[in-house]
Amino acid sequence: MLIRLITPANEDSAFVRSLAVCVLAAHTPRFARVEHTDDLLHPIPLDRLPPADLVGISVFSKTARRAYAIADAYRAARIPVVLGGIHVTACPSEGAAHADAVVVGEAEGLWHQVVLDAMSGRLQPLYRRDRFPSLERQPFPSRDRSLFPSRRYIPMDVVQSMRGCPFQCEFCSVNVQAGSELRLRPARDVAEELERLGRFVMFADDNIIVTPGRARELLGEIAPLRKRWIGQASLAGLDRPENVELLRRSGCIGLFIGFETLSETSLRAQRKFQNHPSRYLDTVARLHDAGIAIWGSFVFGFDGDDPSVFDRTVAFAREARLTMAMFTLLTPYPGTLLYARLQREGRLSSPAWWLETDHDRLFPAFEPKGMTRTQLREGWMKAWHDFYGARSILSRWRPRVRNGLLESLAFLPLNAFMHRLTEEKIVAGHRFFVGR
Ligand code: B12
Repeated sequence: MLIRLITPANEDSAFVRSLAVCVLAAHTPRFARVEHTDDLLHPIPLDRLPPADLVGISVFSKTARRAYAIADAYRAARIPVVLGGIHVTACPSEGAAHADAVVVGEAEGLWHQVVLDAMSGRLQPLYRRDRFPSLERQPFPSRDRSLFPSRRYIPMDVVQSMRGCPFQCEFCSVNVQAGSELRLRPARDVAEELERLGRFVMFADDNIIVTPGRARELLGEIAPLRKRWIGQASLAGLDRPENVELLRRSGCIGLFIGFETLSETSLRAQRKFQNHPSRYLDTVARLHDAGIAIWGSFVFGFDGDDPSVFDRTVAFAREARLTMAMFTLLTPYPGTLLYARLQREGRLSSPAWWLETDHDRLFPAFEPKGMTRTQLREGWMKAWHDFYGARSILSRWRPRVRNGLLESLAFLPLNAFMHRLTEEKIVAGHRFFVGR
């Protein structure tokens, strides 16, 4: 039996190996053969589908439209399709219209049964369980090289040490998928998995230093392995100097941080109580001193935002000398508290934006409060343009070797790439993904 796992792509996809594929492969019964098609590397021709006896597609909201097109094509060829992932977990009945089976939530403990049922021709339309699976005693994600044969992937293995998030940020999808209770993998298992992988690693955790005790335990296990890794951390943990020191010693070279906004009022409204803009610059300085590069993430379109928000945010990102920044338009992802509120308030301009052709061009998908949709979109573009302009790039660069690996060696190539992406994709609106 040949199972084809598919990661559909869209404009926001990156050359990162999907951990979901590694997890599914590890939970597949031995009698089946697994192949993976990454639609970003090899856009799937819908009239010449790669062979399969069973297809499993991983769906994010931004790839839902493409996922459904691929699913419909396989089903028209009478090949059964199973959909899973965060988007169909939020919208199972929407997914069911394009699948023989939908898996709601995490695949551990369900996927094995799905394959057995498919084998005997008895696929159920819906698979879900009452409780989140424990992350203890799970097989390690499969790193079979044949799953990701291309050299175009960013040379980093993705690893996860925990799931769930205790914070309830209004715009975030993580609670929908993984719940608010933290589920930790034993730190020893994480270290053992890392020992089998290459030197460069990306953690998929939403917050690698979620409690001080866990940070000490996990980062302490990682330190002797001499890895170089990037990940995400919330500002709550980064306020503590001892955590930053633990990060440095464990080999952290870069962090993706959700600053989101400089407005206390917007943060409170979004329930992101762990962020304090008055401390942002101190936190950044502490991380820079530890040689850790920062990729800051900011969101535009909160109810408190007016047209002055763009320049203010870029000025901060430049003053903080962030290595990179991502500016996003507030997006109502299905299942989030934000989606429910905007719907209640009658402010969703495209309620199922993920099903629209070129949804990125329609964004923002809602009516903002402090400006028009056009002002929001134009301000967002200008923020990218200003932050990745040549003058800003040079003023942010800290080339000394002691500033860390990413900052000294990779800063200019990364920023040159982001400059091009900004001008071609964000400003000029060119589309790159050919598989639509
Ligand atoms: C790593 C990561 C990325 C990476 C890599 C993604 C990749 N190649 O897999 C990069 C940097 C590329 C990325 C990009 C983006 N990301 Co991202 N990312 C994550 C992150 C932090 C971890 C994902 C992960 O690996 N999880 C671990 C795996 C094991 O979990 P999983 O994917 O959910 O899979 C499990 C189940 O869902 C299920 N499952 C999944 N697929 C399938 C398939 C089948 C057949 C079955 C049965 C089950 C199943 O079983 C799996 C095992 O339990 C998540 C946050 C999170 N906590 O999940 C955000 C997240 C997925 N990203 C998000 C977003 C918004 C984005 C971007 C839009 C950001 C941007 N503005 O550019 C882009 C969009 C990319 C795209 N094309 O859709 C949102 C998605 C919201 C949504 N509703 O879709 C999340 C949830 C973050 C958030 N806070 O809301 N991201």
